[in-house]
Amino acid sequence: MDVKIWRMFKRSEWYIAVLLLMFSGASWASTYTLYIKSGNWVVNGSGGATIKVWGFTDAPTAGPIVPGPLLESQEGESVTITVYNQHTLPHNFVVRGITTDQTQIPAGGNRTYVFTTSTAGVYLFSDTINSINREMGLYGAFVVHAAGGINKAWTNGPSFDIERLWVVSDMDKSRWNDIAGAGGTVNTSVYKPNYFMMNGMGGFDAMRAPNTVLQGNVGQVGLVRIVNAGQFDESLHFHANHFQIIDADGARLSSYEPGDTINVKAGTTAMLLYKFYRLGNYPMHVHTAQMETANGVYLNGAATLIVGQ
Ligand SMILES: [Cu+2]
Repeated sequence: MDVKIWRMFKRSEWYIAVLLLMFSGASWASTYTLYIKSGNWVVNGSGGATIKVWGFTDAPTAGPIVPGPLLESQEGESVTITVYNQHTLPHNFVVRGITTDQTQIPAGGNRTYVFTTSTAGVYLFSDTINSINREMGLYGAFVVHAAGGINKAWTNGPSFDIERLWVVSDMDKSRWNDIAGAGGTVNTSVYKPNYFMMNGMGGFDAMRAPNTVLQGNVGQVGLVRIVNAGQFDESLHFHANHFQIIDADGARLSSYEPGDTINVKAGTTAMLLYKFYRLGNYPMHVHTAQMETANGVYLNGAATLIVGQ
């Protein structure tokens, strides 16, 4: 908030403004502290494995999580993020489409980023130094909500009843994670991922994770924010009804094209509206057979459920 605007308020108005702010639940700023670490990430179920990763966490004494912690703000909000690099290699932190500072944070160092989130939407944050760093798990989602946190995709944008965030990604365990995680040199000319994740989970977990399953009452509308943090494009296929794409990689669409499959290119984002049309459980899966698997085991890959109730 501009200081000059505050000075325009009389004292009584100032009290009222503060009260309004308290009751509206609005916040002045979001502040996050992130730590970059090496560790292990587990994909459960048949075909699953413990995978060496480099990732973010917001818990100083915990291991990294994949994807990293969800970062959130509202339109117009100031955000401060401090990143501590507790890994042995240099890393950076970029919120694609919002921040531009690509300075490397040396091992043991830290860097603070201060920026304003002016445009509601979903953004990929990651280490952009090289493809290995992102593949190893250094990525996550930044969601900018409409001002006031209202249930609209953006101020004066389309409304929704429920919201979901899907971060899809892939890992080549034997050629990239095992090698890089042991300090070796990855041959980046060969990438054959065998793990495909939905919010860091194999499909067996993702099909029963409450915040991942797209679940609503018939007639309700779900807003789905999608981030493809992987190296491969992913075509997500929704069953039971068509959706309307409202945002393609940050570009808001004026005419909402209906469809049942959306191709989200590697490193990009999308937002869509899905109206719950009929009762029952239906799949949402990625339309490339291999990407539905965990080391070849079907449906323990990038998949979840759509539940109309
Ligand atoms: Cu399908």
